[in-house]
Amino acid sequence: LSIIPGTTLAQNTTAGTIELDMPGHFQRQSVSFDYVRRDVMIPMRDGVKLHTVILVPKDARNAPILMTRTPYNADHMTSFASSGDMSSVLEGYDNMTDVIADGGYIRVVQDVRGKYRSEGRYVMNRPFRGPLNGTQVDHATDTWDTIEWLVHNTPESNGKVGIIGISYDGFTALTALFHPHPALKVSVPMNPMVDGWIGDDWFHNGAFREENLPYIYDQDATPKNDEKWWSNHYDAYDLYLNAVSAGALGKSRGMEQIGFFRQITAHLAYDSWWQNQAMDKLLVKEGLTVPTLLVHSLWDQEDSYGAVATWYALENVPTSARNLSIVIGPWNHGGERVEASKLGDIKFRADTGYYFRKKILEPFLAHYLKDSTISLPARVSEFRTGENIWETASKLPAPDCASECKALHLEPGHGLGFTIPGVDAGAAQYTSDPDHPVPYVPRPVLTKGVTGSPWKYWLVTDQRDVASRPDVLTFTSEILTKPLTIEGEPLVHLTASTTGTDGDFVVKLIDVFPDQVSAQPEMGGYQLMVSADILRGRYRKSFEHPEAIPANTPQLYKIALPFTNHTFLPGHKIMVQIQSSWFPLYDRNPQSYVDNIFFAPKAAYKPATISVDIRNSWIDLHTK
Ligand code: PG9
Repeated sequence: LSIIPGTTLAQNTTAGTIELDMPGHFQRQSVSFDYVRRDVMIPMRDGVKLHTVILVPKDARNAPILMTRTPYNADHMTSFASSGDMSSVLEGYDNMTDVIADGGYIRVVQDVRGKYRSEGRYVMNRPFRGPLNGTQVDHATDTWDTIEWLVHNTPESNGKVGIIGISYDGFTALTALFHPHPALKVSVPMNPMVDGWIGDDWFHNGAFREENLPYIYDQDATPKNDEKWWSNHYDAYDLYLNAVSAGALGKSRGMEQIGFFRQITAHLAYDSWWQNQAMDKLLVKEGLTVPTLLVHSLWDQEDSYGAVATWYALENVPTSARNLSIVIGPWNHGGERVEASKLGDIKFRADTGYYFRKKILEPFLAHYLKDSTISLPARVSEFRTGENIWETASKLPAPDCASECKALHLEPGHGLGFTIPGVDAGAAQYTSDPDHPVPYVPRPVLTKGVTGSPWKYWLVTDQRDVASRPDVLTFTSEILTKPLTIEGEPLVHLTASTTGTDGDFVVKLIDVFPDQVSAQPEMGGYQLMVSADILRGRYRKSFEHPEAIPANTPQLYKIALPFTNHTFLPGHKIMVQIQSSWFPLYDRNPQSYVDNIFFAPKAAYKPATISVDIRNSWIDLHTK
């Protein structure tokens, strides 16, 4: 086949000529669009070029830049609709068009190193330069180099740049704060991953979030997620149970080829690898010099820890604290970017997502990026669930309950109350069998991404389903006659013994609705988790140095539950549930001590009987 030079429409073959349909490169006619799209490859200091999409509103002059750095495909995030209208093409994921497009911002979305159309190699948790990263680049340098390029190559801009993003993109918004470029005027990390071991995506207090294996596989096997996780089970409960351990399942999919899989299966404890990547701890050392608005969701199924931990870490460093604000809303992971008048069955009476975007985010960005005479929102904005109201404050209650906490005690007979039970309160027992772990949602368990999966709102699903299981302990208060408002991180003090030598403890603080709710009948008797988390028993004394549990010997398990701001209304009851598995969200604990739970052999998984010491178990609550 030979092409005659200069012939573009017809192709000559030895047998003749044919008109071709498809040009080598189709040129989109975008003259009537209300924006101009630029696809650029921005060079980093090591020569690697990062693919960056820049959408400039038509006729923009002196406009600020709002950027997001993402591993989730910059092309996709800037092409949600086939339209010449900037707010339509941005209508999805991080974009929040009612603030960003309507606000006249120049929108920049960049593929991070090694993902989608960016050059270089991807590292899921890329440490900053230093002991864990001997190269000359990290997310902070890539952000700096990008901003440097943008301010010199975007003539429509006013030279002011903000960074914003949710989850991973919230993590990259935090990384921008290290040695920041002088043009970076504001950062908005929303639901950011901050500490992947204590309470964000990968582990919670040492228990591995097994259902993230598919995410790791898809993100890390290929730059463009072409290789997809596969399953031969509709019910993920069976998939993970049959595989025995998370490590065995990963290996059966060839995941030892993936660096991040090798890292997490080697760094089980909270060692220096995790500590040196904890953004809150690193920011304390760095100091916060750029105004930052943290966004936290009360029912965040992926990053329930990071934003509040960052607040607490920086709050007592005056030079940093003055640059810090936070908003805490009744959302799931990223729920603030969309319509949010309800979550699952829980109604909030008004669109809390719109309130956040219009009353908090919009003036915050505008103040720093457009006009400093625009009033800033309050330093702390919190939605109180139960009452369903917005509140403002200047600080959050201290995390350690040093003074004003009230202790909610377990009581004999599965009761719960504010008085200390007597010395004869005794114990409550259950047997946890790893062959029959407690499902975290009713089976079949349809995981994230599967059609019909409850993943996005599972934290507000009714807990009645498990309350009647013999391996879930349930303690319930009397019916409340007055409202009870709690705020902050409930601090669990659980004293228990086990016949095993390791074990997990899940503690759930629950609002039990009245038996009948006339305004919403399906809520009658509903058991709504307001805060809950897990602790892997071997880390009860130290996150860094695990220790087997001495069998049949009472031990103290302290668990800081995720932040809540909730009113238990009159007519409601308070409930605490305790169990030893939350499967397959978390991998099973074999309950007999093995060095590496990722590769525990089948024989190590043994039933154990747990005795909870009633008198010595309570939850410290900040009441108000
Ligand atoms: N929760 C997701 C994530 C964050 C950080 C690391 C890995 C995953 C996310 O939604 O981006």
